[in-house]
Amino acid sequence: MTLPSHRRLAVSATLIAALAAGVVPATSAFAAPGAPVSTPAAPAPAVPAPDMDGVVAALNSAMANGAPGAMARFTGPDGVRSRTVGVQDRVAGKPMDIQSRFRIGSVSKTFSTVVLLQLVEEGELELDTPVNTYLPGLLPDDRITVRHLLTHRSGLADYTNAMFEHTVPGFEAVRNRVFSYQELVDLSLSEPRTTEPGVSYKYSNANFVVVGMLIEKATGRPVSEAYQSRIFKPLKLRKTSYVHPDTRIKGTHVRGYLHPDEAGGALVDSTEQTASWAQSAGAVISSPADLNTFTSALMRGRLLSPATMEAMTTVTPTDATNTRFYGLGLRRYDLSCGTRVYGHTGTVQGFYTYAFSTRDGRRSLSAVANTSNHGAANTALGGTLEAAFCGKKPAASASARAAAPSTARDLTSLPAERDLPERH
Ligand code: REY
Repeated sequence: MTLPSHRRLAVSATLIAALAAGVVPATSAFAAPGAPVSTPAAPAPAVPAPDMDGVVAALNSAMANGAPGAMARFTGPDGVRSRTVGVQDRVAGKPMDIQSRFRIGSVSKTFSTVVLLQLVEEGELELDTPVNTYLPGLLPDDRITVRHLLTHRSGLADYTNAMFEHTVPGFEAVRNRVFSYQELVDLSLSEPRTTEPGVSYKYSNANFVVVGMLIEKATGRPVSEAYQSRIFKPLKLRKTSYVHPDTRIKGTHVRGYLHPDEAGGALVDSTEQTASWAQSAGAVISSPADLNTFTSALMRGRLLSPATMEAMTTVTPTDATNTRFYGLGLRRYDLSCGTRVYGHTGTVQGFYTYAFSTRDGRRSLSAVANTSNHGAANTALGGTLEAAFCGKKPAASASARAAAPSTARDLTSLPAERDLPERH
């Protein structure tokens, strides 16, 4: 029998309040009743204030590199700071709105991982057990484990490379399609596998399609219900949804604009789509405030036990820079100031997303630009991380200010997350 999904949030309201106030270290949050939790937290070390001019410079750089608009929201010890540039709707000329929803692409993988790891905690699945134990005959190799999926070490080919080899025709061919998970796995298995199980990291959406299948097998219910009852509802993420195969984004939302492969070609409005090619690998919709709430709550231990968080944040490098790593459905970026941030990036047609938090959950940043298939815009948007988490650098700040046009909207005085009503 599966435990109630929100069980961790009911552990102790007092404890959670103390945790939120920074009185109790996050790792003590779910100690057994009666266990000592009174150890006072060491005073939090001073952290750099976010360089919001630098954030705006990064957003403007995303625009200079082809995004119609961009925005970022930083939540830290001194409250919420948001910045928006450009438009969220090119036809209506509607300015980017920090309250808007958008497609978060592969940040969805972290949501799927949380659900799966809760099922592991509940004894429904084990990380080092072969996938075929739970889904008999699904994969052609009994050595592929659940952990291999979550760490992108299964060797299952990423079917999206072939699907979107020609970007716009590839997208239009699947925009309204509804795939079964099995069809997506079959697409992956029609290609050679990329590595022996466990041997090397190779990012693949197929891994998180199988994660979705495991969640549905273990719960007997659609993944949408697991997201809702285990994450969206307990964290009150009211602008976060999984509506597959509905093609629309509810409420005030950002429109996505896909760059064609042909230089100078017209942008394609890619807002409405089933995102069925991604499903549990990338079909969640969210907002900047909700993403900050999610990554921060995750890091503060509100969704998973300390032991599970340790497993999730145990990483290996994804490239040779020694600054980028992957744990379980979670990226770690080591920034220039030494700060480590955990979260995920997302790319779905028309949307680039970053959602990251420090390990203590005290600072979080989400950023989105409403374009894709334009790597320079994504790289530029990633500049928000350095600015937000590493703060103002004397040399950089002057040039960042110089680069920042005065059109950026300063939303610093807005109330904190979820205090603002939905307008549509
Ligand atoms: C799929 C193609 C990207 C996007 C992808 N996204 O795997 C997952 C993720 C969910 O990691 C598309 N690129 C674009 C192309 C390239 O079509 N030919 O940039 O919109 O977030």
